[in-house]
Amino acid sequence: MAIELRDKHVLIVGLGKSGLAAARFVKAKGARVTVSDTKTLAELLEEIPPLLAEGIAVETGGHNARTFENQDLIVISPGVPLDTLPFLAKHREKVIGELELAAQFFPGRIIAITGSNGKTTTTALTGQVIRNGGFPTLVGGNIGTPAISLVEEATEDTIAVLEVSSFQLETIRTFRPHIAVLLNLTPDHLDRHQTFAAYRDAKARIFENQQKQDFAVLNADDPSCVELEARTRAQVIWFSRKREPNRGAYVDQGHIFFRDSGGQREIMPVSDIPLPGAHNLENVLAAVCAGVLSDVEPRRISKSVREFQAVEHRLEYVASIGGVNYYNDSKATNVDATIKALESFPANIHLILGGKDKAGDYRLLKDLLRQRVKCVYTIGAAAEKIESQIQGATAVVHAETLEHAIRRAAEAAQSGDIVLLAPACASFDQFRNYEHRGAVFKQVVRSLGAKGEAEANPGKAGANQVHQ
Ligand code: UMA
Repeated sequence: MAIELRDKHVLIVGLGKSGLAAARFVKAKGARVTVSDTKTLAELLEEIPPLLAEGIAVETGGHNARTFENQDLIVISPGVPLDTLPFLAKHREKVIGELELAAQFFPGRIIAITGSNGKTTTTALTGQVIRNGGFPTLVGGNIGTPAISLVEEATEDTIAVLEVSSFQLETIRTFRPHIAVLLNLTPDHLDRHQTFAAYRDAKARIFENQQKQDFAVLNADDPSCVELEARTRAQVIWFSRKREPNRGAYVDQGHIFFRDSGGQREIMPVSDIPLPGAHNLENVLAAVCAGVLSDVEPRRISKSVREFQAVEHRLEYVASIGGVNYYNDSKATNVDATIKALESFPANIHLILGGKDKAGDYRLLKDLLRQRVKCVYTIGAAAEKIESQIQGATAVVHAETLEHAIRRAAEAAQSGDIVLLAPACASFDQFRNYEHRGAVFKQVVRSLGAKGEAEANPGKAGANQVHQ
């Protein structure tokens, strides 16, 4: 049951994408809305006039304890940590996140996808699978379109495919996906969650309100996912690259199959997957599960996978210049994502690492650096920490900025080499966000290409190196 918002006092904390969409939504439902943000008036100059014109009050330059008094509901943005505002605890029973707000009003079914890595690709791919299956489909959440902004377009028949983050899951109450996918779990966002256990617990909340008629799709090859089987009441469906689960998706002799009480169905050959890396095979297996559970025919699932194009900033092929292939994996914002990116290319990698540290353990990269990386180029605030932790594994150039790193890598790289941005860090020390960092990478690479000999997309030959 959705909360009644008419004439209620609602405070929205954070005026980014989520806060803006949430403010407009609750206003349209008749609430008296205030938005509060730590940014200054000058920084929010574009956003404020239209909000004021719509009758939404705006507080800038910090959150005042008094603004939190006398509110009926407080909706916080995912980037607002629950424990940074002491007075937020006092009003805890009134606090929900933007995802929970969306869940209360969304009339259709939800497929929610989480995990430490691969959720953006899997969400986009699953969205395509469901849409090609003939269902009215909306895609959003952490992928970039706030879930709350999907609500008005949706009907009871709509399936929302949502990427959900640990930040969003921390503030749910009733959020209940019909299909909840957990791709993998490795340490991430420890600067916010402090411990891996707290991070895992936030992720596990995706299952919290599921019932017997719902499905939990889990990675059988990831021990942390296997442990979380106990946290759901839903029917568990597994996916695996390595074994054949009783119910779920798996690989046998180069082909993907799905098996359940209805028997075994062949979906497609692994070699038809147009995305590099074993991790992308896992993403495809998860999307296959979501597709079959949503009654999408196998041939439509396989067509969707075959036609799928890599998500921007996710191991995205940028250009080939002088025989050197450039890949943008700006979305690799933690150590595990960088490991997966490195595992996608067998050797001769020039790797750009660094940015804002998230308490990452870069020592975990050392084996792959030794085996596959010719040189690391460090950038940003985390450079010194990275340099000391990976010492001895491979050559290191302290490059400071992304542009300098690209230029140094381009000078050093020989035909057949890979230049890879997979920084293992957040972007906020030098960029607005990871999209901005990826856009700068592509722009600088293309400017090199404009001077040199930009070549056509290597297509499958360059990108489809699936190593299992
Ligand atoms: N702010 C405050 N007080 C605080 C902290 C922040 O007022 O204590 C303000 C900031 O000044 C800023 C606003 O909050 O104006 C930003 O809010 P936000 O960080 O929640 O950002 P949004 O623009 O609303 O984007 C959020 C997600 N951001 C985060 O989780 C950090 C986006 O995920 C998501 O795409 C978007 O909602 C739509 O759902 C980004 C992300 O980095 C991609 N996610 C993390 C990840 O993928 O690793 C979880």
